[in-house]
Amino acid sequence: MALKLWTQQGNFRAFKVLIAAEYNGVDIEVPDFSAVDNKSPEFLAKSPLGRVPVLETPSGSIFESNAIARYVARMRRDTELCGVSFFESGQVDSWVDFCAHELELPATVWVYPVIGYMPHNAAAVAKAKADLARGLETLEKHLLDKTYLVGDKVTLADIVVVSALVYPVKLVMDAEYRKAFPCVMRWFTTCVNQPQFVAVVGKVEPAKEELTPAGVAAAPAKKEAKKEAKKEKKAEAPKKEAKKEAKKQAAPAPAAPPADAPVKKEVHPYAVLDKEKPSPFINDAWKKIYSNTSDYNDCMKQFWELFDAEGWSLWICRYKYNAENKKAFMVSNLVSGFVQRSGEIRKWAFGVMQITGEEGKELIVSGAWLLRGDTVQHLKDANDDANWYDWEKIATPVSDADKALIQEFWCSETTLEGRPIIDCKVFK
Ligand SMILES: N[C@@H](CCC(=O)N[C@@H](CS)C(=O)NCC(=O)O)C(=O)O
Repeated sequence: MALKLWTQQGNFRAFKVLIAAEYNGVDIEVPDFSAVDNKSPEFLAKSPLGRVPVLETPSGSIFESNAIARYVARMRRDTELCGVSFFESGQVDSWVDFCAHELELPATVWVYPVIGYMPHNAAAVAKAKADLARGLETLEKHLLDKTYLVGDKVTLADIVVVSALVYPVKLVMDAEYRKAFPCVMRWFTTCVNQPQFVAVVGKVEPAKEELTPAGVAAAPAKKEAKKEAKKEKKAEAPKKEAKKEAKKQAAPAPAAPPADAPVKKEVHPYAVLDKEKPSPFINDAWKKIYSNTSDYNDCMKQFWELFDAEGWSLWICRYKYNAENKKAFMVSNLVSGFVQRSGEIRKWAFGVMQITGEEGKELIVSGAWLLRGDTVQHLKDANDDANWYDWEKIATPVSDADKALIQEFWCSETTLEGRPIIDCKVFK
């Protein structure tokens, strides 16, 4: 059996493994991970927390990306990826561990909201930027008089640290931020242009401007801050107001209970609805029909037969900030995040989110949802990001035109409303 690396495409933690494999001429198969259930007993047997990357070898699995990278680096001695001496192997480890704590951590907190893996939190991002800068300062001092981190050629230390910096450099570290780290950037450019790096991460162009999560303005450079803040406040006012208003509507801040008040477990309004007004429509049964169908026309016929317009409602949502959708993979991550964060109401909802249009021109995010009851409020309460969409309720009895629209959202694999489908995420 060949070595198999289970990972999502583009995972920076897989980069270090695959670059080490390029240096060592090790063949690693990367199977399609998109439909793998990483919490299934079968997958947990490979990776105890269901995390990736994980390497499957003929003798068993190795999890934790640094352990995998070391394993691959040690497969050959002559390439000296772990240094030329026992002492250097210790130095390589120093940088690998430094990277995990001082660079990867803040880098992910800054980058993940941008690519939709994590909700945005302004305070956390501000701290991450400062923490990453501190880590980079240490690197900067070290690299003042050195070409590589350890010894005089590329080692696993360079591979691991560069891998952690690929997305920050590409997406968020603008020229102003990079200015303080000329030696780091010189070393990064040297490494990332080696053929073994290019084979895995492609060409890395440093960010022209800091990308921010859709709907969030980038922090301006310090000296321009005051001026910019004023300008921005004016320009952003309508959008910010809209968001503030949406938030207010979605989640009125509850008054804090007195410290000694008994904690009462709230029953979810959907559970109350189920008890008080039971519906004959069984969402789980519908999800099974949808998942197992080989003929979408047939499955929609069944849906309209089962649909209970008294107990459930249908909605079309359209993202308010499509103009900010820059790259298809980032929009896909944004939508994946949106779908994941709706998990709390899974029992009472079903939805299909579509990304349509053309990268570089316009990427449009929209979706069609089936929700218990006749409001979208519980989805907004469960998932703040739902406020970033306009929601339009489908009138009942559902017209033929609306039936066709819902079918297009839920079943089309090629076009939607005349635009090509780029990606689709199903909430079920
Ligand atoms: N320390 C681990 C972190 C692995 C990790 O957090 N992987 C993420 C993807 S980058 C993951 O698998 N998340 C899915 C989950 O936790 O269910 C490593 O370096 O391998």
